[in-house]
Parts: sequence; C-alpha cells; structure tokens
Amino acid sequence: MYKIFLVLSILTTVAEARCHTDWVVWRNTCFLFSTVQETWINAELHCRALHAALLEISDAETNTFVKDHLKSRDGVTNTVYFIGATDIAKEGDWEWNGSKTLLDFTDWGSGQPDHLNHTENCLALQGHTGGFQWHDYPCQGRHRFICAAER
Ligand SMILES: [Ca+2]
Repeated sequence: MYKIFLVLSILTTVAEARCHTDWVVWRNTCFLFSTVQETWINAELHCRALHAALLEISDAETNTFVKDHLKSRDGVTNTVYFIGATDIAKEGDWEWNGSKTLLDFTDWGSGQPDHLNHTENCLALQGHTGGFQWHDYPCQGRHRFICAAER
C-alpha cells in the first residue's frame, strides 16, 4: 500500500512539474497571468518564448475558470488582459492566432466588439464591476496578458 502511495505521489509530482513555477494549473493546462504589460504581439512573443501561446478560449467552462480566477485575483478593477485572438487580417473575422481558427464560442461584453476609432483589432478581457468581459482593444496598447500551455 505504501509503495502504491509513493508511486502515485511521484507521478503526481512529475505531472505538476510540467508547468512553470508560479503558473496556475487547471485541468490539462498551465496558465500564466502576467503582471507585466506588453503590446499584443509582444505578449504573444513573450508567451512563445516560454513554450506557450496567448490563451485561446474555446468553451464556456474555460471562460468561466479564467474570469473567476481574474476576479478572485484582482477583485473589482478595470484591469485588461490580452488573449490570443485578432481580426487584424479581416475586420470582423475574429481568429485565434495559435490555431488559426475562427472564434466559435464568444463572450463579448455589452456593445463589444465596437472597433472604437477603427483601431481595435485585438482581444482582451477587461474587468468590470460585474466581472471580466471580452473587449476588442488596440493591439498597440500595452496590457497584462494570459499565456497558456498544455501540460
Ligand atoms: Ca472595444
């Protein structure tokens, strides 16, 4: 019995070790919620240098996990986090940058995407009093970001 427990402990440790220290583990994914701020493309390059990519959200469960995590971490703020979609190639055609697939699941905030001043082509999660929502933001702005990697 003790041997089985020991083996399980080692296996668990190995699995956990596949995420970088200080990254958040949820299901089969490691998440980095940055505190530094970058433009959208530099955020993607930052993630790639860590063998990850800007987060893609393709289902409601992942979306809820990320939004709840941000809310518990930041509280009620207007913090902005870039994630991995853009419509810079064709206005209105939102595409995940890593997988080159059009967005299926979406969770746009009220009135979003609004392409304000014709400059907003990158996807971000923005904090509101009610929690975080999806917004289009200028790609050249510098914001926090979320990297993700399979573990
Ligand atoms: Ca917008």
